[in-house]
Amino acid sequence: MPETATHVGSGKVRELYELDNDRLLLVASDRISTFDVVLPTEIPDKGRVLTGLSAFWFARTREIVPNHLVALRADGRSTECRRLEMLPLECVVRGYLTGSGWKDYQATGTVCGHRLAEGLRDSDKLHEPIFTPSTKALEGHDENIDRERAAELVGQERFDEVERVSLELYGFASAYAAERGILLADTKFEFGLDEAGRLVLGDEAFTPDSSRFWPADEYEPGRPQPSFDKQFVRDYCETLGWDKTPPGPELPDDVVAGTRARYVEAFERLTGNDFDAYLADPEVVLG
Ligand code: PZK
Repeated sequence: MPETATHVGSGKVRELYELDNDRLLLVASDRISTFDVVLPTEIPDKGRVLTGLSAFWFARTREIVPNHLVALRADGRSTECRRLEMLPLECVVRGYLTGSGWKDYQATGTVCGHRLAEGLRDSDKLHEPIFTPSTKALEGHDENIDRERAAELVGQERFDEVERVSLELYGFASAYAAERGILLADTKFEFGLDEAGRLVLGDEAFTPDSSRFWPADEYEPGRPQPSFDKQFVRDYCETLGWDKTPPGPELPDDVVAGTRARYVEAFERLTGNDFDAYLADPEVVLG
């Protein structure tokens, strides 16, 4: 019998299907968003790069925390996952001060209740990575919350556990990536619970859509950093005078090709695998 899959959810660039009571299928498209708008032009193989990277990290962090990966499909863009009870928390770790963390710091000197040193600049490296949870807003951006609010949402013991595990995951992956010329400025995890109430890492992990990837050789605090993957797209969009509201612009072929090459470069630097080898057999990333 051919399997049926019922569509159960959409992200901006991914789709979620139900395979059976215990398993979901997470499918990464080639869609790309910039300035929070999904563009009409796709980046060929972007979904495969992100699926392969995520699987690579799941395979290498399972001793830190178990994860939802059950199998990679031969298409390279679909992940069979264990179905979890997801926690109502976006688990963000920041090693550098940028984005909403930089905004909050400028306004209050704090990020999610962490009081930081004075005089920090945009993109400065923090003395220690910090856990900065947020909640999924019904629309628009996630809302940063302090540890007290986060502990109310999931309970103090579970909060302590996701904080400890998130910092350990970030420490492992950021050190690994930095050795390969990519700074993981920050990253977001989503955790769930299995049927026994054990903490399990879900969603995607350490992809350029869930993390900020910065080229280490261009790192220069005091200004926003170029994005490893999306900078060509952003730069092109800035030339248009586009107001950053939908619909977004079509991308020209050279911007598409340059952006695809950056995704593939990130994949190859981080995993040590040729991307063509991944396309031929996605399981190469599982080691
Ligand atoms: C789950 N999302 C967000 C991500 C979408 C929606 N293993 C899991 N078990 C239960 N639920 C989820 C997961 C995962 N991962 C994730 N919503 C539910 C989401 C991507 C695409 F459409």
